Amino acid sequence: MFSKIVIANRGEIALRVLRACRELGIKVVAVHSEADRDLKHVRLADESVCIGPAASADSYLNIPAIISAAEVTDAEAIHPGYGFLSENADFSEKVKQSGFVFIGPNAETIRMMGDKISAKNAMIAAGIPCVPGNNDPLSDDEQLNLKMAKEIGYPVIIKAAGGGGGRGMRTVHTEAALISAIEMTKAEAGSAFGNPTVYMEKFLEDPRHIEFQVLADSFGNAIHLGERDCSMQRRHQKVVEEAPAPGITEEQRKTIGERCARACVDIGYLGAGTFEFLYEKGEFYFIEMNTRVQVEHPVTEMVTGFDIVKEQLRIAAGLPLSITQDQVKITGHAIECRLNAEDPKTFMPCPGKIDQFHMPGGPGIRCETHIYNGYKVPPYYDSMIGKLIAHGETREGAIARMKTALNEIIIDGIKTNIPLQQEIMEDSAFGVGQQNIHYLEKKLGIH
Ligand code: MV4
Repeated sequence: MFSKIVIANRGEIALRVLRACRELGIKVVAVHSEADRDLKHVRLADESVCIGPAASADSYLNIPAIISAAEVTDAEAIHPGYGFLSENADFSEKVKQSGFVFIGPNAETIRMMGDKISAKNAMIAAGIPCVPGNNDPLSDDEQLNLKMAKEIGYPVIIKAAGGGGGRGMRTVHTEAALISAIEMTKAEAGSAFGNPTVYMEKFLEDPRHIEFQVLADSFGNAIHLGERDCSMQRRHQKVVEEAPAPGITEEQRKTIGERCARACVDIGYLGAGTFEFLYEKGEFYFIEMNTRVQVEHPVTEMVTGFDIVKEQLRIAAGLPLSITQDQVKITGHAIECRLNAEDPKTFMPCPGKIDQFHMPGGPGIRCETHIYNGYKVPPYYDSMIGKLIAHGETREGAIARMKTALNEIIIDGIKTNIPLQQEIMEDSAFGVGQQNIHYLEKKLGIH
């Protein structure tokens, strides 16, 4: 195992990685911006290095500064967390070239998954069900594109190969709108991602977002830890996640999960990963693969009892997975509510000083946050300040515990989305697991 690593992130995930390191006896170097000197994990770290000004571009995205910090502290590896540089293939490559271990997949894998066309083709080759579509870059041949859309059947969706996470896509409902939609998506993708390549898919109208968690080591072992439902979202930001996904059978979990694990072996995947699917009318359709640890990983940890971050560290250190597929049992149900420093009605970010914080507790409650009394939420970064996770024997039990915890938690001094989360926990469709990707926006009156 490593003796010292750099955590190249901030907030709750940096604290989460620090805790895993403590358990494994790994020393921690916190790298932070000028605005983040008072972060909880910076105070708890064995060493800390200021890597630049508040703006992410000058600090958390500053590759030379982060690698220098690893050099001066004599660390062995770098954990990127989520967001920031976590899915940056050049970062993975430079970390390796500088003699450190990147805690995640290699640059080639990140690059393959970053290009949504090559990701989809790799998955088709590995036998993963995908959304029907052309799966190749669209040409400029208008007649060919019209013919293709007719074959797929309207509505279709035009997606940028360099996009993902909801960026660079356009839905097309009629033949008359197709050609200009392709042109516009190409132009936007060219300026946003430096890559104008687009592809075409059948547009699924009311799917759920269900994703499978996988872990793969360097000995050819790969397992899945079941799935999460992340359909409760607003503007591509997840709000509530849960595991297992309501209504998914043990047989579906086994079939899709084992295919995902096998695909990892086929493509030589290393580390933790997530296969994102759209789920409609009983069928799974792969859309993207995430090559990082995700915000919502705790719901999977709660229903499996395994520590995903510790496994990431073991795998990166060249150790085998500590879990076999037979040991994976889904027990009970877990729900995560993201806690954001924002106005619960307008969704405007609300940074500022936390005058009072009381952490909720009790059976099955887990609170992942870096906030404390007197902590100032800076205005420079994502507004998520923590996550509340409730585990219960049943879905109803998990919801009851979440309601209790949301009532108990106190965050004073700033506005938060706690009132919205309380409303969702009381929602009748959510109560019976009927949410799809459009449900929350419709409930909030966004069309
Ligand atoms: C789709 C789709 C419907 N049909 N693809 C959005 C984010 C990116 N990961 C892919 N996305 C979608 N792809 C087809 N063929 C609808 C979405 C989508 C969505 C997906 C997951 C979670 C939230 C979403 C919100 C709007 C649209």
